[in-house]
Amino acid sequence: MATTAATPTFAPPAAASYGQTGIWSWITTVDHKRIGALYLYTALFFFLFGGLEAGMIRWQLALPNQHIVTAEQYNQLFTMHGTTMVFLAIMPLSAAFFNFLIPLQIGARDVAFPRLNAFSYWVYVLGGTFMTVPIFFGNAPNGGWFGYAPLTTMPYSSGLNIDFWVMGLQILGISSLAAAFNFITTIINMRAPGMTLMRMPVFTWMSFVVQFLLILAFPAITIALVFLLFDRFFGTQFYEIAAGADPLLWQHLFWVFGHPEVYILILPAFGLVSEILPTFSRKPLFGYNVVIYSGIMIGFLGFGVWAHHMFAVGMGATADTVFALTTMLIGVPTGVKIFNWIATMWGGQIRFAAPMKFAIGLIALFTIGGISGVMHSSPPADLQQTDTYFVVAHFHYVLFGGSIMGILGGIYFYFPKITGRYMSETMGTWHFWTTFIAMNLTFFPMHFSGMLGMPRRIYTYDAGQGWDTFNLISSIGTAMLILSTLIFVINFLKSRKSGAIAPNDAWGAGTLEWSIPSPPPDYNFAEIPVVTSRYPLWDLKHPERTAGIAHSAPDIMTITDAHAVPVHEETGHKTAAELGIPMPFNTVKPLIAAAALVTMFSGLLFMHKDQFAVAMTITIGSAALFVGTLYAWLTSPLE
Ligand code: HEM
Ligand SMILES: [Cu+2]
Repeated sequence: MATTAATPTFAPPAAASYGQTGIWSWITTVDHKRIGALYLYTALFFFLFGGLEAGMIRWQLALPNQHIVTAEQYNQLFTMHGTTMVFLAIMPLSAAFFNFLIPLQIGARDVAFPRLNAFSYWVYVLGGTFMTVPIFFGNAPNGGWFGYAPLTTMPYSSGLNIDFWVMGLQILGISSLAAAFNFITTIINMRAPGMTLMRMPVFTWMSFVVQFLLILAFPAITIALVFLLFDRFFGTQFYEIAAGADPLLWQHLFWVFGHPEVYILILPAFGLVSEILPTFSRKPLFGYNVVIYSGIMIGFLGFGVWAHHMFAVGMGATADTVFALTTMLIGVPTGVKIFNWIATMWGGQIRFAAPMKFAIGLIALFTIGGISGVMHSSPPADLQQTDTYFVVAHFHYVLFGGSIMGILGGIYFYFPKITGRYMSETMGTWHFWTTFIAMNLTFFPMHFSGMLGMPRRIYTYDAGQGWDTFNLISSIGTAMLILSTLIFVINFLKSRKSGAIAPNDAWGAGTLEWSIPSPPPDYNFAEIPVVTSRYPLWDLKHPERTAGIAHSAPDIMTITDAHAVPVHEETGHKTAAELGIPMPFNTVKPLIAAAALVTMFSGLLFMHKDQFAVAMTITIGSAALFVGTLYAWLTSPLE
């Protein structure tokens, strides 16, 4: 009974629903694939929202002396644009792939803590809503995405704006930390037999490094935020200079988190690209070990460069020199990856499908961002560039050119596995080229307006300073970028319903996730496979490609039909119950706990409306609900 290569004869069941249909099944799901899908749809929404905010910014800056928005509105726009793109779009888009892919790539049926996984998602959605809704009432965070104190303390920011930012980030931090512990436990404990660490797909490896960055970096910003929260709500003086506070305390704490954060944003995209390039070059990744070690090295060195964001604060020559050297050093493992990807394509049988276009787009655009990054590592050069549009250009080349291009490639690549259908290749090609051109039109001119002295975060500017043309080009580019994103949205929504049906192995890839149906059943594998090399599926289908890769004896792969999913003519697959596979119950407790947690923080806002009693009632009441739900959750059976 051949089950892997055969093209399916029936339409795939609705995305990963196998017997679970209706809103309630989504609200109570603890299935990592469905939670991954929820992250994907939600984070794409926030990406579009952050893009609209960027569109407003570029509309305001298209011409000198415009007043489409006020200075205050502009402050809220760039703060929420940056905060949304970093915490509500790119991080959750990566979490969508962590959730959907990691168990499938390591040969597991789920993550270690399915209910905690659902809890992370609901805390993210409610925390994101908590931070986003205030922009409709003119109360959105307005202190920039790095919210420097003492500017964000009460004497300088007395409105609710910064309260929403401080508490919103705390809430999102809880979601990320819970997820990080979940994935670390999953990767260490739930790998299939034979799936040794140095056989794990690169995406899972980069995700593994990212989880450690999360649990090591987030405490720094958590402390910084707790100090700020206490200063704002309880009158402490952690950032009060007159009381002897260090004026740089916030900056050091924020960037000890902030720089590793940029690797939290880019490494998942690097992982996705490392899955796409071998598949469409039809040869294994060049220098797998080196790619893994350079990822670990980036994670490690990433904690030693933070003060390169502070070259203009007067730390002194010694500190500047040390951080300049460590920053230059981190360019090495990053560069190694670029060369390994190029070497992977070298001599390959390249197929330029949409995922491959975006992967190659990342290599080209990220390299441009990387080069300006090396320029910033020199303190004298950085003094000219810091806080100008040159820096804005730099981080958009690494974050849009890097993270977003990699994630878009990952969506085109894994859409067939998630939905059972392909995205349109023609629309994908249009989307890629219009994005590639529009992205360069938007951000490349910023290098020049920045070099000509245009500061970031100004809401308007006088004509005749040499910035006019560059700003107009950037804004035209942004308009084009919005149109190209529209092509993507149409392709995504249309293909979910009517895209070409995809087989298990949609692209001829070599890793485990492509050996099971598209979309996978809730139990993933009927039998847990035994893995004998880095590309188990190529061992079966293209052994010539893995001939040069170490195999454990016996030199035959053991992904037999046994582990594939028995076919059920009418539904296409047997259910977990039919196969006697215990699966966790759906439950609403994670959502209730998340709602209680977010309400707990929201209650504090009433203190700044001088309604102390209301604040305490809401905060203590929801804290009690949170603890009660946690007790019910921890004392109820999982399966
Ligand atoms: C969709 C296309 C995008 C456009 C047109 C765009 C445009 C801009 C512009 C013009 C600014 C500078 C605002 C100023 O300093 O006054 C800005 C800031 C920023 N952008 Fe984007 N951006 C886009 C996508 C992204 C993406 C994908 C990210 C990813 C994380 C991102 C992250 C940021 C951050 C962190 C800031 C700094 C905000 C601050 O100064 O507090 N942007 N963006
Ligand atoms: Cu940095």
